[in-house]
Order: sequence, then structure tokens, then C-alpha cells
Amino acid sequence: MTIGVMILCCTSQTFGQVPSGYDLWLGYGKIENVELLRQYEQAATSIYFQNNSEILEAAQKELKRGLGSMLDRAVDFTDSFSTANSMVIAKKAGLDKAIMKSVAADLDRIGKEGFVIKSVQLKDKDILVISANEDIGILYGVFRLLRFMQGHKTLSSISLVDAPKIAIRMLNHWDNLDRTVEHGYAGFSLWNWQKLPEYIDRRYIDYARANASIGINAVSLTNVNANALILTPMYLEKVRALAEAFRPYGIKVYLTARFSAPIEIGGLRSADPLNAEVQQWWNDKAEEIYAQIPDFGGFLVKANSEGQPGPQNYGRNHVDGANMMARALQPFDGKVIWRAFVYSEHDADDRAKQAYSEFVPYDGQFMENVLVQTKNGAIDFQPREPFHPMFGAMPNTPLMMEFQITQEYLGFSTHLVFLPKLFEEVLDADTYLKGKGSTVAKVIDGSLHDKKMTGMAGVANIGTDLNWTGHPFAQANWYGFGRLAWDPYLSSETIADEWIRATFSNDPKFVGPVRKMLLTSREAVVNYMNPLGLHHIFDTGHHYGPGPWVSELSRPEWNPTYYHKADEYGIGFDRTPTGSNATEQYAEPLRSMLNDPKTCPEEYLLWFHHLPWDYTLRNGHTLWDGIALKYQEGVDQVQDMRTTWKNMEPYISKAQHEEVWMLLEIQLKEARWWRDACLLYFQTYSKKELPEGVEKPTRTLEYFKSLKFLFAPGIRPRWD
Ligand code: GCV
Repeated sequence: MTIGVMILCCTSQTFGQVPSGYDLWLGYGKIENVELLRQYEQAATSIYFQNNSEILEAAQKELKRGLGSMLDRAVDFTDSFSTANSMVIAKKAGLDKAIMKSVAADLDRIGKEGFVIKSVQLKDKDILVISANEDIGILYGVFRLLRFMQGHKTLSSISLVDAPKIAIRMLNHWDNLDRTVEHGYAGFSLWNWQKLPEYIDRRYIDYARANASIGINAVSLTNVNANALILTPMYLEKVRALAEAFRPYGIKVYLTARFSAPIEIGGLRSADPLNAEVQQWWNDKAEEIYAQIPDFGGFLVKANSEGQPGPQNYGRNHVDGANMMARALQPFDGKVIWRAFVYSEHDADDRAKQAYSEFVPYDGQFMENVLVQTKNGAIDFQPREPFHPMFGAMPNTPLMMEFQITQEYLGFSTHLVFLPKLFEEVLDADTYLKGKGSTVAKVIDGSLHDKKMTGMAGVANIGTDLNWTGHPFAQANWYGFGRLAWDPYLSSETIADEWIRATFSNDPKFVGPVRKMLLTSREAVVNYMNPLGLHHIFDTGHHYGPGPWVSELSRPEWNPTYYHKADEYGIGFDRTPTGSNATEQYAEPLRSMLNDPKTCPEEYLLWFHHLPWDYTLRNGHTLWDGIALKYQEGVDQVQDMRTTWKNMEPYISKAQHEEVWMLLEIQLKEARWWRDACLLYFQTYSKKELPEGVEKPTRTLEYFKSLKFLFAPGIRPRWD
């Protein structure tokens, strides 16, 4: 147990149950409702748990812990199947004939990771059965049953049959070996490289539990801006220790592979993927890794992107690079996850078009164990982006979704923003690749192109903060990502509901308003940062706060002015055929819809169109007034969130309430900062008054421009 965790335990005992947030959604609050308690007690009177593996051991421990805490008593298990009177937890092979009859058909359709939870009538007994084909299904089933109970649902006639729709459900940590985290806002990296492999921090286990509880089964430990040292024997031994800690929770470890590693740690002169020595180096490296970590997942690679080395350094292409690594991993069933986040300052074309132009011609050329990981949008994790056109253009390549859970462009860990709403919007978007209904979710889960190798990654928002994610509500984004990676068709409303009940309270007077607050929070941030399709107008490098005036960086596409193109005529990026023609990358009829400002969804208007300040919006406002009113609406929405939260005081502890209250104060201050700075700046072009209803800025544009944040979190300090 770490010192941090010990302090946590002592604090809660000494000062009377101050919840720190460390428990995440696994706090298993005591059940007070008498009727429910009676029902749950009944189910827990005599439980048989077939436990003969480390995964089942982890599952049994969790059940004991969860039930014990909810029922407020110690929970024991019976030794044999025949003496179980209330609950049976066993894999298919361990079930007796009578139970098998009730669950056989379900087991046939849930694959390796699915589970069945059913109430089965056996003679005069009601038995709650959790069964699965494999150990991991039992673990997932136990977590699901516990969540069901945390949501205070009735067990009578329970019937839950579920299996993940996506194969690789992964967190990408952007953690550096010095324990800083690129765009991390929740403390330092969890991985204590100095103390590994001997010292297994209790946090590793609790991290794995949390992931397994939502179905995450893969983690990439290190930053995609990679350091080759992670592939040296000294570090691999440490990685092995982490892999062993995670294995009982069904989690595979992946590493980021720096393309130039053969030079940096291998002593070779080249990293050319067609060079036999280089190929042999990767083959040997794969063998070395698998000797230590037999279930190693594979490599995640950022190549020829933002200065990272890659095959293009040797005149080769992405297929050459990815397939070389894929060949090395193939004998061990390892995967290469090759990122498609590429753009170049030497390409004069619109940055939004570049990844598509670079990757789509390679469709179908990657080896079978390669997935191409594509960000949800073509620019970079903005508060709102249209879906990446690659999702509608590479039917012969497994495309893996990359979402960002850490809030690089969404207010860091001080703004309350419920991201499942953003994720859901992208997953539900229609690519029209095979006609209407060809949603991004269907591309990602493989159903559109009949693919088995599928994946979804989220850039983690986790660190050493006591509550893991900085903002207590940012836990909902980790939770929601996992739930959507399991089932990309879940609604953000369901996810919000589950999370609130498991984390805080089942009181309807709390659940209803807080759920509403979560569901509007994403639109609020879009409104006060980037309304009507504006994007990438953040201050540069750290992306903290507004910087629409930034125009002097050496790379044109790093300047916010590149994206909003405000001038005396109007504002917005023309991506129609009269401009960059990025709309060409979308299928019909979407393309035509986007090309016409009258049919383009207004939330993407300035993403695709450069329009005059007096252009008339659908609500009758001029564009200038519409932008200003949206900024104001965002600020008002944060005010409303504060009012909602104020009223929640009676339902949670004072400490929990105060923590979020203080964060909402910061959010309000920063929402106003965004509104005032952006409107003052754009006003220098529009030359128009702010419309009625928009608060007047109390500072000058010069003041906002003068703000500098050398030590903004998530980046290495810049001294220049
Ligand atoms: C890990 C953006 C971020 C970078 C990040 C990059 C990427 O540009 O600002 O910090 O690098 O995306 O996704 O590779």
C-alpha cells in the first residue's frame, strides 16, 4: 500500500468518512432501502463461486468487497455447488445440467468475453446465475452485477446477456519516463519506473480494477512521442511487472515504439524498414519482449508526425513501416497500432485533408495485424469536429478510433465537461459509405465491413491525483469512454445515469438534475470556446485559454488565424470546392449537404464556410450577433450548472460539494475569459457592436493578449 493510500484510509477513519474520490465508481455505498436490502441479502445468503484461476480470484474478491460494502457485512462462500442456495458463479464447464438448460442458448452467442446473469428457478429455489465461456466473462459479469445493484435495481427476474462489440478497448497514456504526462492534468504518471519491478503500488491494482469494471482490456503505458529506452531490458523488466499486475483483470500491455529505436538503443546506423538488419532488430526485439510478457499486446506508433521519426525519413511509406513491425509481432499474435495523425508544414494543402490524402491510397495494403488509429476528427480533438473523413473511406483497413479523454482542448481538469456526449455524436455520425446508416460506430465495431479486428482508444486523463482525474466529474469521462468502447451504441444519458448512481447517490432529486447538467455541459464548452464550427483558436502549445490572435508561429497550421480566417468580410474556413475542397473527402449526399451553407449543420458552419459578418443564420440573427450570443449562452450555461450544483448540497458530503463548487467558479471565470477575449478580437474585424444580451467585457483585448502561461500544466515549460 502506498503512503498516499494509507493517508487516505486514516483520513476517512479519523475525520468521519470524507470521500476523496479514490474509490471512483466502485465505492459500493451501503444499501439503505429496506426492501432492496432484503432482496440483495437473500441473493447473498449462500454463494458458490467456482474459483480456479487468477482472474476468477480477482472476480471473487471484487464480489466479496462489493457485496460486503453494500450489505455492510462480511460475505462468505459455500464450498460446493450443491450447497449453493442463492447464487452460482461458474463458467459453462462448471454448470450443472439444470442450470445449463436455462443459459446454454445465451452462452452460445456471447463469445469469449461476454457473460450471462440470470435468475433461474431450480426446484423450489431462485438461483442467481453468473456464467460465461471464459474466466474474463465471469469477471465482467461480476462487475456488471455489482453495478446493477449500485443502481438500486431489483433482482427479481434479472436477465442480462452482454458481450463487448469492440475487441481492443484501450487506454493510451501519454506518460513520459520522467513521470510527467503530456497534456495530463491529474498529477504525475502512475507508473513509478524507479521502484518497479519490485514495488507494486496498490494503485496499479485499483487502476486495473477500475478498467476491468468498464471492460477496458488494453493499455499503452507510454507517450506516443516515444522514448526508445522503454524497449531496453532494464525497462522491459518493469513493464513485465505491470503486465503481471494487470493480467488478473484481463488487461494487456502495449508499448509505444519509437521508429528510430534500432539506432538509438540498437546501435544500427539506420531505421530503414526495408533494411534487413533493421528488420532483424525488430524481430529480435519482439522475441525478447514476448519471452518476458507472453501476452504482450503490441506496439502503438506515431511516425512521421510532429517531428517523430518514421519510414518517410528513408523514402519509404506508412505501409512499409507498419508492416515491418507487424511481421516482427505476427508470430506472437501481437498487433501494430499505427497512428494516422499526420500533417506537414511542407504540404500547402488544408491540414484537415492531409491524413486522408496520405492514408486512403494505402487502403487494403496493411498486414492483417495492423490497425490504423484515427482521431475522431481531422484536426485535433477539438470541442466539436465533424467526424474524420477516413472513417468513410477505408473499407479494407481496420480503423481504430482514437478519442481524447484528457481535456487538452476542453478546459483541462478544471472544467466540468461530460465527454460521452462528444463521443456519442461522433459514433452516431453517418459516413454514407454504404448508403444511409453507415455510421462511424459500425465502421469501428467492424459490422459495416465484416471485420473482427476492431479497436477504440482513449487518451487517458489519469494521474497520481488522489481522485485519479483531477476534476471529480472527469472520472465520468474515463467511465464513459470504457462503456462506449464496450458498446458504441450506448446512449450518453444511460452512461451518465449509471455513473452518477454508482459514484454519488441514487436519490432522484440528485440524479435528475446532475444528469441534466452532465448532458448539457459539452454544449456549454463548445459555446463558450468554439461556437458555430470555429476551431483551434486556443493559445498555442499548451492550449490553455483563447489565442485567436496568434499568427506568428513558424508552421502556418499551428496558428489559430489559419483556422478562423477572420477578416473584414467575415469569418470561417472555406472547405467547399471554392476553397480547400475538403468536403470532397466525404461521401454523397453528405458532401453536398456540407457544401451549401443553407444545409450544412450550423454547428459546423464555420468549419466548412467563410461567411460574411451579416450572413443570416437560421434563427434570423446575423452571423456576428449569432457568434456573440453563442459565447454568452455558454457562459449562461455554466451559471446554470452552478445553480444546479448549489441545490445539490443536501445530497452529498460538504467536502464533495465544495470541491466541485470551487471548480465551477474557475470554469465560470474562464468561460467569461473565452467570451470576452474572442469577441473583442473578432470585433476588430466585424466592426460591429455586441448585440443586446451579451455582457460587455471588463478588460481590453491588449490585456487578454498579454497573458502568458509558461507553466501551464501538461507541457514542458517553454522559456522563450
Ligand atoms: C502526443 C496534439 C498534441 C500533442 C500530441 C499530438 C498527438 O498535437 O498537442 O501533444 O502528442 O496531438 O496526438 O500525437
